Parts: sequence; C-alpha cells; structure tokens
Amino acid sequence: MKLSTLPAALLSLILLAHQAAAAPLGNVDAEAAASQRILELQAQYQRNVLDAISNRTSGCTAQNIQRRQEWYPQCNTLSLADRAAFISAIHCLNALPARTPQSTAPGARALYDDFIVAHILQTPFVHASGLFLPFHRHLLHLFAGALRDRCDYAGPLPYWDWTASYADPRAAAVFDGGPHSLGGNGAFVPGRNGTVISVPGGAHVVIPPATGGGCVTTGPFRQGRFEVRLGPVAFEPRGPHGGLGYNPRCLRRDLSPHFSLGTRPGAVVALLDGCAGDLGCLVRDMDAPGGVPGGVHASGHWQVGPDALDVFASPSDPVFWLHHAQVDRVWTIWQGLDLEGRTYQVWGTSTAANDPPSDDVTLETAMDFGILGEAKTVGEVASTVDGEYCYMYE
Ligand SMILES: [Cu+2]
Repeated sequence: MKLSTLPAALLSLILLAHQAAAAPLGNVDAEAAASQRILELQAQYQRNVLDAISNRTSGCTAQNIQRRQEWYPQCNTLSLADRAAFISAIHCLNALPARTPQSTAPGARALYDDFIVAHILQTPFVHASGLFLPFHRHLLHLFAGALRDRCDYAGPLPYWDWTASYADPRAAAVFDGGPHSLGGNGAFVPGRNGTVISVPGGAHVVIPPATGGGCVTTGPFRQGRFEVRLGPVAFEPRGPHGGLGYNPRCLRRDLSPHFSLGTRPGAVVALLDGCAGDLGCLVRDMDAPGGVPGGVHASGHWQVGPDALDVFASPSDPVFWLHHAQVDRVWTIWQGLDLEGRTYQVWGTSTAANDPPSDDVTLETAMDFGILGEAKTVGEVASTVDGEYCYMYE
C-alpha cells in the first residue's frame, strides 16, 4: 500500500485536539504518588527479570544485561560523558552516507535518513495496530546497533521520562538547550494557525500553536548544526516525493505545556495498573490521540512538534529515539510484572485502525525494516532478555 493510496474514507474523521482540554487532571499530590507507584512497579519488574535470568551462564545474563538509562539528572541516569557521546553519534549518523537507493527515497542523504525512510514506509502498518510496540522496539534496537557499530557509541540507549516534565516540557533536561541536551525549544513564531496533521487510522487532528514553532536555535541540534531533509508527510507544506524527496531545513520544535499533561505520571499508572493483564487495553490506551485524556505516545510527540508531530517522518527529531525508548519502557515494565502471562501476548491486526482490513497479528507476523535489517517476527521481538535482545530499564 502506498501512502498516496490510503482510502479517502480513512481521512474523513476530524478530531479537534484542544477540545480534550476540559477533562479533569490529577492534582500535584496525586501525580507525585503516581510517580512513586511507577518506581515501585519498575522495581518489581526488575526483580522479576533478574530472577528469570539469574541461573543463566550464557546468553543474556544478569552480568551482561544492558541497562537503558534516563536522560534526567537523577540517580541511575545517563552520565554527561555518555550524553555528549550519544549526541556526537547522532551527528555521525547524520553525516555518514545513506544506503537507501535513490529510487526509493531521492532525498535520503545520510545513514540517519535510512531510519526515517523505513519509518515513513511502514507507518500505515505499525501505528494504531498490533505491530505498534513490536516494530518500534526493533527499530530502536537497530538504531542502537548503528550508533554502536558505525559511530562508536558505547553507552546505553537513553530514554526521556516525560512524566517528570509533564507540567511543562520546557523544564525538561532533554530540552534545556545546553551542550548536553537535545537542543531547546523552537524560536517563537507569533500569529500561527493550528497544524492539521493526518494520523494513521484516518483521523485529522488540529494541533494548536504552542510556545515555539520555529527553528531550534540552542544546543547541539540548532539551526546550522543539524539538517532535516525528509518530510513533512503528515501536514502542509508536504515535502517532495511524498516526503521521501530532498527538502533540507532546520529542526523545528513547538514545546506544548498542554499536550505534556497527557504524559503525566497518572497516565502511566493507568496503563500499568489499569490494563493489568490485557495487552489490547495497553496498546489502545497508549496509542490514543494526545492530550487529556489521551494516549502517552501521541502526547509525547505532540508536546514537541512540529517535526515530531509528523507521524511518518517524526524520527527527524532526535528526541524520537528517547521518546520511543520511554514508550518501550512502559511496555517492558508491563510485560515484566507477569513475564509468563504477558511477554508473548499479541493483539490487533497489522494495518492502522484495521483499514484496509488485515489478518490478526500472531507471533509469526513478520515486520519489514527495509534497508536497515532483515524482517523480524512479533515473536522474535517479544522478550527483552531472550533471542536477540538483552536489556532492561533502570
Ligand atoms: Cu512510529
């Protein structure tokens, strides 16, 4: 299925994202209690996983397991040296030559673009579907491998815990604009209209303007230091060749203290406790439209925009990788609370909102990663300590 052939009926539903703002929010104390609860559940997951691998002497063991770390300056977080190395490795990926054939994506110039192309091409299958979590888990794994093998990054994959900055993403360490951040907000552009984005599954959503809107001007990915080439795909003015053409420009951000409320700690507790044994509940709630009430996945993208708003080309903003590591963290903790009952659960079909209708996802359903690597089945990516993977979140 080509992007341009998405059925017109898919694009008919109009959602006004800002209407969701009227829903009640947890208070500060309730959110602090929710943060505590997440840490308790994470500790329980960690005990379960380490118990499960404690007798192993080969493969993924308690000694060699990779520990993915949070970007924030708290305990068990990514060191300043690793942050600097991670940032340089992304610049390195964005300078090495692309492997994507020009016939597939004439705009792909760098190895970093290969990841955006794979994401753009798979978007209609791997969002609002049963492949959402498995696909992004393996995409992250491939990205971590490229950082390590091609750009010598030896540190752990970082995640951005957006629950910590739910009140205002401008306060997040990841966006503080310093040399150890992923850059600051975009320059404020007054008088803008909302951005109408198309979302897999057929919705159009109007994202109101927030606190920035222009080029990132501070930090390692500021204008002149970092180039975005592919997209936009999901909003106007769209890039050439369906977003796969060459469209060099600055990275833009529009940090939104409204959509960040969608990633408050209580939203994660609602997933981990509220969707206890039910993967369908977890995926549906997590992948719902952003805002309050809304899904943490879309809220993570929508509080960063505009490049991060583009469901297809959102890996253009390096924060994509940290955001999706956090999404994977929530899934991994949920799985780890009952390894036997939850690790190999499947849910949903393999097209966005099942349109066009597709078969139910099984452990044998294969996912395509294009030039990045061989196809993987859902079963192969289900466990973080069996098969190819060996990592945990701390
Ligand atoms: Cu995605």
